[in-house]
Amino acid sequence: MYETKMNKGHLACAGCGATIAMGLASGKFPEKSVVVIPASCWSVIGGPLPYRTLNIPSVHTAFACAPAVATGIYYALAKKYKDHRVIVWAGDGSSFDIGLQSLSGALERGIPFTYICYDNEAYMNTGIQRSSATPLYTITTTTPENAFKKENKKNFLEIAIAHNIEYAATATIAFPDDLKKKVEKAVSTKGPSVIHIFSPCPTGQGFKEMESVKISRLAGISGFFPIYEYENEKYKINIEPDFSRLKEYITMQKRFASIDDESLKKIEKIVIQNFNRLKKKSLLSLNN
Ligand SMILES: Cc1ncc(C[n+]2csc(CCOP(=O)(O)OP(=O)(O)O)c2C)c(N)n1
Ligand SMILES: [Mg+2]
Repeated sequence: MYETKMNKGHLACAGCGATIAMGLASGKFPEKSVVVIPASCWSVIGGPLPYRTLNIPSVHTAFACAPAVATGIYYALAKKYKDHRVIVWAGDGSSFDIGLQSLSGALERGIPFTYICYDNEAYMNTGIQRSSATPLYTITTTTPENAFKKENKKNFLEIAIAHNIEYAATATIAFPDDLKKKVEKAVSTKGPSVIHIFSPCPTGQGFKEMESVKISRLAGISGFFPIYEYENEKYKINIEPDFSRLKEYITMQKRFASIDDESLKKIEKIVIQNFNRLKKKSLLSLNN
């Protein structure tokens, strides 16, 4: 049976990857969970009473401070419970950019909470502005005419791991069992844990609503979004990428409209470099 804590119906756009992600992840949230949601599409998707999408107590926060709010909620509830879990559910804008300081503080304090970034690679809720999760060579509504994004995507998960946390992982909606298993591990980690879920947006990335899962699968298997986990100081790569699928992944999306052969080669080079760096770390872990 499909295990979820979402009610029937929601306010998301058709094909919203972030909604599929919540549908899958929430099934693994413990009974006594509180979800903290900073400003994002999910501030809207959650819905107002009596049309709530989420069947979990949830707290909406300002853009920059969800992990700080989660810290306060954790301590308040700890007076009464021991088996509660506070889960931050945040977009890439708050995770990679405006709320990164708040996340860093909460990870450093070692608060037992789980931070989940659903990454649609732009500020989608306010009209597709670029974030530092937006990939190189893409077009957003903040891109000047006849141009594209010139900066590479920030490596969010490695920043989180640098805080010496016990558990961190990437996942995507095309591999639901992998995603659920990772959420289950994350919410039962003693200290803080972080999950980074690639959750594509048909409206913002420019593909058909019915292709969200296909795009996610291609992101994972092409190595564009490496699927791996970090547990007790060891890296494990969950999908060995096939880089020959990168072109298919890229050409399916209108946001890459300005891409030519040269830029495609550059993307391939960066993806392979990133993966090799990850692979080296995972080999090091295995040898330990
Ligand atoms: C300080 C501040 N700046 C800007 C906004 C406007 N705002 C609300 S949601 C949002 C986009 C959030 O992007 P992301 O975190 O990636 O989530 P998504 O909308 O893509 O789900 C922005 C810019 C705000 N609420 N607060
Ligand atoms: Mg976003």
